[in-house]
Amino acid sequence: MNIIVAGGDGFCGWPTALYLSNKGHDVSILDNMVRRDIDNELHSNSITPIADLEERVAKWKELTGKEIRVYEGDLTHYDFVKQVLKLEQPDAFVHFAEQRSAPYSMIDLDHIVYTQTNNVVGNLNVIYGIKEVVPDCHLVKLGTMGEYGTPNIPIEEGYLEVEHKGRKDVLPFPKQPGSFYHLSKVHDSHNIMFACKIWGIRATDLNQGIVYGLDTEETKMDPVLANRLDYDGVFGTALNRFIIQSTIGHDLTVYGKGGQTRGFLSIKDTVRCIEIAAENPADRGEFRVFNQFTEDFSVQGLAEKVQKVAKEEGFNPEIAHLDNPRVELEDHFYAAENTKLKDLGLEPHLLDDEVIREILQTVVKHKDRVIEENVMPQVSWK
Ligand code: NAD
Ligand code: USQ
Repeated sequence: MNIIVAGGDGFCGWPTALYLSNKGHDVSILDNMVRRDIDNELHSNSITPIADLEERVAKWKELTGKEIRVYEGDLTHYDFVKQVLKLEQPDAFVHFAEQRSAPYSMIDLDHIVYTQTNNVVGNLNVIYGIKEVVPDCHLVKLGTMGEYGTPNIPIEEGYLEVEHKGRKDVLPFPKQPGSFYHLSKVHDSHNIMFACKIWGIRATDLNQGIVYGLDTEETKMDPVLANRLDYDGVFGTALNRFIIQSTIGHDLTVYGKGGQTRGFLSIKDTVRCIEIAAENPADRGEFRVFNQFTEDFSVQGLAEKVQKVAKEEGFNPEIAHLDNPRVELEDHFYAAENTKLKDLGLEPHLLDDEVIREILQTVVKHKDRVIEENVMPQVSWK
């Protein structure tokens, strides 16, 4: 298949582009490199050194003979999107290319507006481009489990059967997101659902949980192919942050009580889920929703798992309970459905001590790159 990976220079997109290319798909990457600019804005960095995208794809070609074409440009520019779609005529458009940090979206009004404009306008351009140029192309869109929030009922995959005043219907599952970033994904989902209905495009919304790890078989082939790994209080995410903190003598930063429970998955499963979605396209006019996570954990539970492995590796991290910078429930019911991707063949890589140890042993090699003042959370929801 011809597959465009938008956001293919990022944490999920780069290993996905390599994985799909390795599987024999004809892959191109579209990215505007804004994530690298944001590192400069925040005076932050990936703990792993990352090569330029040009060097990355050149190394991939040298090692495998496979070419990944690169289109550097911005999804919020419609002419650019249209031109790439015309040139590539993709069978699938994998859309990772959004501002994905909840704290970044809560910094101030400029960052709220940037996040929602970048994400919502970019996504509108993609769906309009598909309608105009490649109406049969399957949109594989990265959503987030955080669109649902933490309701006091089990979370279904996209839709809920409701009985109300003697009548029944199947309706979109209620959305109660917890940041302006998560809200941008809700807006995207509504826009895509409407586009499927009116224009008959085909789309899969992958409500992904929090991704941990960094390596796949492909990224490990050469240091130039290394994936980025974020640890700072803005872009770093729960499990990855705890593992990195444990190697630099920092307390593990559990926010509040730590009962916040979320769906998680390995980066090794992210790439496979995208392959599964792409190879099993939604029907024309269908807006399909899969919950893309493999296990759920509380942040306190994760901190305890990391603490145990870190001690075995000769580190001695304490678990701190910081004042929670976010507005969220710290103790709540959580049960989310995740059968659709498994029914299509996903065999999850589950989290155990050895998985934590492998990530820890990778990051410890680069721990001198950590900028310590970036580790504590600095963005408040209030
Ligand atoms: P990332 O920031 O590492 O990568 C996103 C990439 O998109 C970057 O390379 C960036 O330069 C590019 N980009 C952003 N806006 C763009 C635009 N307007 N035009 C072109 N390129 C643009 O993020 P990630 O962690 O790889 O996340 C990828 C996607 O997966 C996001 O949509 C995110 O919401 C979703 N997701 C991520 C996680 C996670 O734990 N990382 C979990 C659930 C969902
Ligand atoms: N948390 C801590 N300590 C930390 C970091 C986070 O206790 O050091 C807590 C947060 O308060 C929150 C939970 O851990 O309750 C998750 O936070 P996170 O920063 O790991 O993840 P989140 O902000 O939800 O965002 C990440 C990605 C985002 C993706 C989302 C999936 O950055 O792109 O959409 O995970 S989900 O959480 O399912 O919505």
